[in-house]
Amino acid sequence: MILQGLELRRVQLPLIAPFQTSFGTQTVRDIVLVRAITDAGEGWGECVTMPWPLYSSESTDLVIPLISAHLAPRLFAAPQLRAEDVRPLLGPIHGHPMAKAALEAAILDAELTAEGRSFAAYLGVSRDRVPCGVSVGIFPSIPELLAAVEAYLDQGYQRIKLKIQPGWDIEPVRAVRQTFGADVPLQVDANAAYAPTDITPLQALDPFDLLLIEQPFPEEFLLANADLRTAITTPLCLDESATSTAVVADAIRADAVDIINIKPGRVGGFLEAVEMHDLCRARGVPVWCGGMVESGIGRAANTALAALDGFTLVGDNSAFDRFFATDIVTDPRVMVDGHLRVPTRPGMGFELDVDAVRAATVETVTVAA
Ligand code: NPG
Repeated sequence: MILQGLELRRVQLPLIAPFQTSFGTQTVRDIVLVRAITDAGEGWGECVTMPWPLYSSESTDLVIPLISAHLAPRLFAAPQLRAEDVRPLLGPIHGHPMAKAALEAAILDAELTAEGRSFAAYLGVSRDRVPCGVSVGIFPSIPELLAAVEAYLDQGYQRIKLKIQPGWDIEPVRAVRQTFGADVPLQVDANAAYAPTDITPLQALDPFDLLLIEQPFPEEFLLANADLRTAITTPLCLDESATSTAVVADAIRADAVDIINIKPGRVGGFLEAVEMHDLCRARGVPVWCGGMVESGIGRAANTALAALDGFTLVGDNSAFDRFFATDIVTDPRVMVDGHLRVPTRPGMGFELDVDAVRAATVETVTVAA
């Protein structure tokens, strides 16, 4: 394919309720969509940055300038472009995995759409649906948390993830266990809110038979996880720290991890996510597919990714209405019997609702080759 141009659209999608994590509260999903214009047709990708550099170093306001100045010219310089070329072409630019992932996804969408092939077929997945897990934010009170968890269980969610932080950890976990019983598949996510010296509150979670504790420590503290693993019985999962397949290989080698949360945006794209999955599978490390409050664009592709065989744990593969009243695709992921169907349409698995995208757009920048 020849990449002829990029359209970068900043869109703002209101959330049905605030989503609070240890790093901040979102009420609007503020993201950049990438439209790749090629001689073979167009494709769309979603950039999963947050409005502020608190989850990782990237933030939404820097995506359009970064792509325009530094990433797009490297892609335009290639006389012919395939999705597999994007990582090597953008490799010399340090960091910015979410911006790179959005470009790769848009180009992969254009390529697969032109070939009439679905992302699921490209990946070679054998499952046609994936189980739904849900990520439950931090609430002002335990009764409000319990009401939210009850509603998700009633809807059919098969696994609950509670966001935790110092001061909101043991009590919410105990309350959920006491109210809904020992059989509810339950895990917690700290989003790096603890210091490597905070062993005691993490040990105190052991009696609650959690599936895993996710990302207790800041991104760079890889070996602190190896120490923690010797002090707790709950399996330890990495998210923010698992920035690339190479880092995950080191974490496994250092006995610093039991489980990996794979997010295509965090690792620099779907193709890196597949490599990470393959490595973990080869090393016997279970993985699950994380979510970044994606619109229907990213949610469709995540559902196909999560159908790969190594994704043996239930992911944050929630239905669109977990976060949004309406989607920007005409075929949003809906939950049926606690599962999402793996999309089979050509491309990354969604049909864009062009009017909805237009209505949600607050800024458009076109970058020509
Ligand atoms: O279901 O899409 C979802 C959200 C899952 O909790 C979730 N994501 O830390 O894993 C996380 C968290 C997150 C969301 C992180 C948005 C960063 C941005």
